[in-house]
Amino acid sequence: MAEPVQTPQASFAPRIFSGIQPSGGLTLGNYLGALKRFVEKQDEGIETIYCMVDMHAITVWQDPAKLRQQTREGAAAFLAAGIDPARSILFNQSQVSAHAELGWIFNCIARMGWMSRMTQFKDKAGKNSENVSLGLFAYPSLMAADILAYKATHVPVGEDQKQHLELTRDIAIKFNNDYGVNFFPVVEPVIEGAATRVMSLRDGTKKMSKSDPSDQSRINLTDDADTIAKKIRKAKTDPEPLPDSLDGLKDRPEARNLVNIYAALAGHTAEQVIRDYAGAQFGTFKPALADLAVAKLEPITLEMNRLMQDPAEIDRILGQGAARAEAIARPIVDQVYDIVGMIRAPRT
Ligand code: ATP
Ligand code: LTN
Repeated sequence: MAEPVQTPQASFAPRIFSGIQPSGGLTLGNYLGALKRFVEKQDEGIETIYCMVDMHAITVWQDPAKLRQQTREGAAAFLAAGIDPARSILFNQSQVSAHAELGWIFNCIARMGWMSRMTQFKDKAGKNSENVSLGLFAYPSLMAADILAYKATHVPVGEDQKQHLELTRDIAIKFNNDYGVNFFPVVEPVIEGAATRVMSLRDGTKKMSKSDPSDQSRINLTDDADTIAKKIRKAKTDPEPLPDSLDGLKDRPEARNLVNIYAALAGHTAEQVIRDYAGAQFGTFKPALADLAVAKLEPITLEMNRLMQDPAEIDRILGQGAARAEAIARPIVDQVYDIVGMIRAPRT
């Protein structure tokens, strides 16, 4: 029998990396699109590394005290959702300098044309592109560094990050080609589940986002049960009952969004939800969704609040995670310096 063809990728051990910005409080979108998936991955027998990407957050000005608070709160959300610091590495980006160092190398690999096509930059900069930070433009190259400093092979994210992961692949391929090496893996985006793109509760065509000016547009992981129920009751919908097939939701983005949220929270497919609620009015469906959301989110919120009582313990976990992250990333970035031709002389 013929030997199976060995692709170069086969030489990279599987490793998962992902990050969340402490640019505000986490939302239901972050939970369903990212956090919940991170916890599932932790139990699949692959090394998992998760990061509060504080250096990404400052691409838009952050109040320093709030940034610290949001970083701890994000870490508390990871822990409350089920990330176990003994089984996963959990840390904040700025404590491991390898990210910034590799980010610079990648700024010299990525092309202006590639960066100019990033839709998240265009969305965030809007008409203000002359006046946003250079960091906001370079951001996806730092994201590639976050991932490749660990030679991570799989990156669980929401749908909105797909383009950034394609750029990460392009950077890895160009680095390997430019230096004639097979050093970096070409990462696989892991975009799975019923809610890879949770939409705003006010506008079914816009992503639910922690930086949206309207608090009514999102469910925050810190919202109490009443607030969650109220926001769902007031969520924009249309006057039609739920259809009996997913096809019937095609031109109904707000209804589709609520069905997807229900499915992801319940651990069902959207098809199953439609089967159960075919013909139901929102007057019936919304309270059922609110009950489900409260049942799933309340324990996480309570645990986050408990953890936030002891910020020193959160910092200790982040520090320990950083030491473990550093131990993986340092030798990789040192090898990159060797590959590109930087002298690193012994200090005497
Ligand atoms: P910002 O509003 O500051 O851009 P964000 O809410 O988009 O923040 P990020 O920190 O940029 O959140 O994203 C963290 C993770 O959550 C990423 O994997 C991202 O894809 C995922 N995510 C963010 N928003 C959503 C959403 N609405 N639906 C599904 N996944 C999401
Ligand atoms: N760009 C992402 C956050 C992020 C990330 C990462 C995600 C920064 N570095 C590395 C996965 C892997 C965002 O805005 N959601």
